[in-house]
Amino acid sequence: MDNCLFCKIVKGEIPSDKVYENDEVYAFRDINPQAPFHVLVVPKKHVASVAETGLMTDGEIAACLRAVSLIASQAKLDGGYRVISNCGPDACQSVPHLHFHILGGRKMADRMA
Ligand code: DGP
Repeated sequence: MDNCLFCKIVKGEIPSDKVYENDEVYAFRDINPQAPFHVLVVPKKHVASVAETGLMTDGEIAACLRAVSLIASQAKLDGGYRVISNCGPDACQSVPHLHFHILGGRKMADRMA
């Protein structure tokens, strides 16, 4: 996707603070962190959101969540962490490339909305 912000980050055309990369996924620190630890995990293959995961292989989907787990483990988020993927306008998704927020390093609110 030529005009996709996160595709440009994956390709290195826009700089990012990378924390992890493998063949399937790229992970980097959120530019506007909402917690002491706030990382975005994105598939290298462009899909818009969770709603389009039918366009991904099971392996590509699994790679995203395995990366979440690995990154959180490496960051020693032993108290826990929150994983969020906003999907579509009602969820206020602002970048239409599937991504998983990892939020940690503080106690989260006890409600989701
Ligand atoms: P969402 O609202 O769920 O689509 O989250 C998009 C996130 O992307 C938001 O928390 C801010 C982050 N973001 C937007 N532009 C950039 C950027 O250029 N670099 C980085 N590192 N993060 C970005």
